[in-house]
Amino acid sequence: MMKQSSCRQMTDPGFWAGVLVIFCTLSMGADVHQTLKTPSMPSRVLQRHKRDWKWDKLFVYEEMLPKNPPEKIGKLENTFFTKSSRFILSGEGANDMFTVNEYGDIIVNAMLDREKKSVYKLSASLIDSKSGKPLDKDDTFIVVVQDINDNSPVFPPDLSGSISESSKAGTIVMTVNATDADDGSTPNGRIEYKLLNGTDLFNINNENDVGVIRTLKSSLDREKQSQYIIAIKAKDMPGMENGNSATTTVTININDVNDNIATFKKGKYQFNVKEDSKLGTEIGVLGVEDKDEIQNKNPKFTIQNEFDKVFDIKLNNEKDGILSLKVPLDYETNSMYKFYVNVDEHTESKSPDNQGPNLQKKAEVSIHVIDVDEPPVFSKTEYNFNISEGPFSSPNIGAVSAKDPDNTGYKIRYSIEDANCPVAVDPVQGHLSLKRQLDREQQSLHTFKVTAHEDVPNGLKSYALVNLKVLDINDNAPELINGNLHVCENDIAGTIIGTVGAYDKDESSKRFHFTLAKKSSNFSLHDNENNTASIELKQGGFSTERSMKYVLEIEISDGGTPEQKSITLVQIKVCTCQTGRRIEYCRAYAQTGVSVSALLAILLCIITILVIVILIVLRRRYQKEVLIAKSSGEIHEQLVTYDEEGGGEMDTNGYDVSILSSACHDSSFRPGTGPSLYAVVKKPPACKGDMGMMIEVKKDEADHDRDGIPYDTLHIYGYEGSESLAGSLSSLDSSSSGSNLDYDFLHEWGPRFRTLAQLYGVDGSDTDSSD
Ligand SMILES: *[C@@H]1O[C@H](CO)[C@@H](O)[C@H](O)[C@H]1NC(C)=O
Ligand SMILES: CC(=O)N[C@H]1CO[C@H](CO)[C@@H](O)[C@@H]1O
Repeated sequence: MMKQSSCRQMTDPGFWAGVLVIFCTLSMGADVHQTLKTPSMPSRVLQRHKRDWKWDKLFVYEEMLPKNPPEKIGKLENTFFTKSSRFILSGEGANDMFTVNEYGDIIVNAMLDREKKSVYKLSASLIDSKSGKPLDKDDTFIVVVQDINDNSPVFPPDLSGSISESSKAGTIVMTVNATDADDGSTPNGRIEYKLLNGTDLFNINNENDVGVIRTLKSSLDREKQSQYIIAIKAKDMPGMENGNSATTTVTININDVNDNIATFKKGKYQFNVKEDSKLGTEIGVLGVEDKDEIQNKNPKFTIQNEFDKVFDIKLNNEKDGILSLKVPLDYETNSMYKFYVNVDEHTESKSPDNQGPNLQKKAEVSIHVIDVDEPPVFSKTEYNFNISEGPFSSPNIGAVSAKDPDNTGYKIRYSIEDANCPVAVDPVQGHLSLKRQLDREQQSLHTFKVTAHEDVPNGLKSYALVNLKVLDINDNAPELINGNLHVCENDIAGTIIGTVGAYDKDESSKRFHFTLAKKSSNFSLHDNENNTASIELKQGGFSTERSMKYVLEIEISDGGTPEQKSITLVQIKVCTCQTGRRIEYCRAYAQTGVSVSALLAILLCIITILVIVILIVLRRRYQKEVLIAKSSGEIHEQLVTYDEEGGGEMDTNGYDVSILSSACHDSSFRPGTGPSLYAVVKKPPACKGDMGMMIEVKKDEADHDRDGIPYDTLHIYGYEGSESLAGSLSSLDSSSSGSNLDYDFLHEWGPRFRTLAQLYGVDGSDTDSSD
């Protein structure tokens, strides 16, 4: 019986004897039961004789050094085994860890580690030694590595737990779960726990290899100790003296609960506060003592004797009481406040510290109000007055008044700083009066500040706002709206050509009345009595051909008091219309704006002025040239009067000179207003302005030219316009041609005048190009 023998072999180490029987039993399971029975039933071996291979499992201990001679852990047996056959092993660890000898003995050659590999699967073949032919089917078997207690329990790192203070005894704090690599189905892998300290407050229970830490008492108090560090030992082989063990420490934090009440740190608090302090101003801190953590501090303050109407207590971040102001203070009325404040707190559970005679649950608070020099105080912060617009019989509006609240009681002077304010204030009495009449239609509300200041040097000031509402009077005449009317050529009698309305700048809602100020033979007006009026045609037959002006004089009265009326002239266009009175073309009934012919005339005049200016410039240049040419030598200028060309111009039938001359200074000129008569061309009057200007320039030139000849000569040129076909006799004009003048001296003037010289000079290049 192989199994039996293997089991017997295992029992060799004396120490393990008892244990191993169990191990064999445990690890072999049901199979082993069968095998264990086999010795008492040898017949079964015979029964199984038909089976060729005989084994199930083989066992070997881990951590055993290979022995010499090597340890046999079992024997392969096969009914076909003869001397000329041999066994061959294959599978996990075959021929390396495990080998088979010529008798079929399986030998272990290496040290095994169950924690690495606990079962090896192998298969055996039986072959003929010579032919190598298999003599039987292969069969498999397993080698089980048996556990020994070669591992210690291991704790997870950083173990910690927490529990609220004053929890009941027996409350679970935390569980500890160490692990052991050894076979957990044997005591080698089972663990028991033990507390090494803290056993007065905590205990640990083994529950399925897990250590459960519980409290022993309900007296944990965070305020006394907030953290415990406890050493725990874990040992395998529970219940036995020996075994491997490990220790660790766990941290147990005690969580805070609100179990301490808040108390005052002092019995008396004293504060000072200025009387002009703003509402909400922090007056002082009522420090409280509460051993709990900040989130569990929740003191409630009560101010006694209705002083809570003046003062307020709120919590700051540190959960101390902040005393603040609820109403304005006045030193002159009350300069000292003294009251009691209670502090109380609802707690979840009660700490024993909460009792005692010395707990300060009530404190006396004294507040001294400090006098401050205060600015004047107006009887109201904002005054509202009304006044009618327009001329006033009395300028009085009303009065403001202010007082110095201090005991000093300075006199007050009033003023209005805005110089544009239409209101003046009496500096002593505070009476407000109008400086000028107001117009509601311009500004209906005047808002200004009145200053009150203490009548002492560096006296304090304060302001009050005054709203002066300007009340309406009916002082505006109504205005016509929608007065853009037209009549269509195909309109028949009775057609309503438009509806006019009215608008009034004055405030009150009005009923406007419409009438025609002058009866019209063509149109009638119908007052709709809803502030509109319809204009109706009396007869049709209007035509854009006829150049008639149709004007309606519409009178509107606003029906107010005093009544205001207006008369508006409405021009009615005559138009050709499409269906639905849509305008196609309207006859312009007044010629406003500038016509094309007038524009032409203006343009001509501008050109003329331009030509004259150019002439003057050229003339001056010519004079200079003459001076250079005849620098010495006396020159007499003569007054020459050129007569105009007269009627000779009549021969030049291409142009009407009168147009030019009249265009220059006759604004009433209109082309086509009548045939121009050549005979009319007398002495063509020059453009007075232009000639005057030229003469002025000449005079000015003569006056200021130091090189000039001391003789004043005035040439008077009749000016006929530069466009004359006859050309001009004027020497001015001749200079404009410039052809026979020598401008070569310009070259000598330097590079700046080169361009000019090229333009006017008889340059070689110039003449060449003209050829
Ligand atoms: C005023 O009366 C006329 C005629 O009764 C009417 O056509 C028009 O719609 C009215 N206008 C308003 C604004 O009520
Ligand atoms: C088209 C039309 O009937 N026009 C008349 C308007 O009134 C004037 C008199 O004011 C008549 O001369 C027009 O014939």
